[in-house]
Formats: sequence, C-alpha cells, structure tokens
Amino acid sequence: MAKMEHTFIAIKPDGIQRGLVGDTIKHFEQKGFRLVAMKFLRASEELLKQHYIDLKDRLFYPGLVKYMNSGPVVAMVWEGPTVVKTVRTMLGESNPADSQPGTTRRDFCIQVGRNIIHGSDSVKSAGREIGLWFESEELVDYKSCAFDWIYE
Ligand code: DAT
Ligand code: MG
Repeated sequence: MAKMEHTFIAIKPDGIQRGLVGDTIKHFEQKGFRLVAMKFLRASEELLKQHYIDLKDRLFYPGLVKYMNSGPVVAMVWEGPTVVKTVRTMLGESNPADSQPGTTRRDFCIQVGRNIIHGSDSVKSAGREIGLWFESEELVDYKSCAFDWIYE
C-alpha cells in the first residue's frame, strides 16, 4: 500500500460565485481521494498574506490577496497516495491558457488571476498550508467504505 499524503485545496471566490463548487469537488471524489477536512469561510487578509508569502515580492501579490479576500472560499484537505502531485496535474497550469484539456483550469476558467482553485505545489507546502488553515482536530480520521474498491 502506497504511503498516504495530504494536500490543501481551496476553491477561490470566483469558483464560488460562478457555481463551480460541486463540479470541482466531484472531480476529486470521483478520482477516489478521501475528503479529510472542509470549511467555508471568508479568509482574512492576514491568513491570505501568509498563505501566499512566497509570492510577496511579485507585483501581483497585493491584487492576489485582495481577490482571495473578496468573497468566501471553500478550504479542504484531501488524502491519497501522491495526492499533491496528482491534484496539481488535475488542476492544470497556473495560467488556464497553458493548461491541457480535461484540467479544471483549462475547462472552467480563462485568466491566471481568476483561476478558481488552489492546490499545494509540494508535500512540504501542503503541510504548511494545512497548518495555516486548519487546527489538527479539524482533520477527520475515518475509513471510506469505498477504500477496498479503490485500493488492492
Ligand atoms: P499556482 O496557483 O498554480 O500554484 P503560483 O503559486 O505561482 O501558482 O501563484 C499563485 C496564484 O497567483 C495563481 O494561482 C494565480 C496568481 N498569479 C500567478 N501568476 C500571476 C500573474 N502573472 N498575474 C496575476 N496573477 C498571478
Ligand atoms: Mg502555488
């Protein structure tokens, strides 16, 4: 059995406003990943600045924080083997125009600054981001009844 990983995924304010919550979550459910934690909130500027701290010197950083704070987001933790890398592949490139057909960002959005969804880019950043957005007791430990049909 492959080692399980966790990744942090957030549906951004444009994804909420455009009614894409169900479709994006469905993609991960159908893949077979396990939902570990989820909440609906309007994230504070402080949290968003920390979340995107690696980009603090980029010109688009203030606009990025403002956009992410402009409405509610759905913050989630998903689990699976190599879930971090697989989710990045499922989401597509940062810029929807560079993404392959079948990826979320290619199929559901147009511009890099309105790309509807976030996914951690490494196991290390997933750990950091999950720690920012969730308390450890908010991560729910349960066995999916589909587990033995997804894994051999
Ligand atoms: P990703 O979200 O694919 O990990 P990133 O971490 O490089 O991409 O950047 C975070 C977000 O910032 C990205 O989802 C959209 C926004 N962004 C990135 N590059 C941008 C740019 N050149 N102009 C505007 N927004 C940008
Ligand atoms: Mg990133």
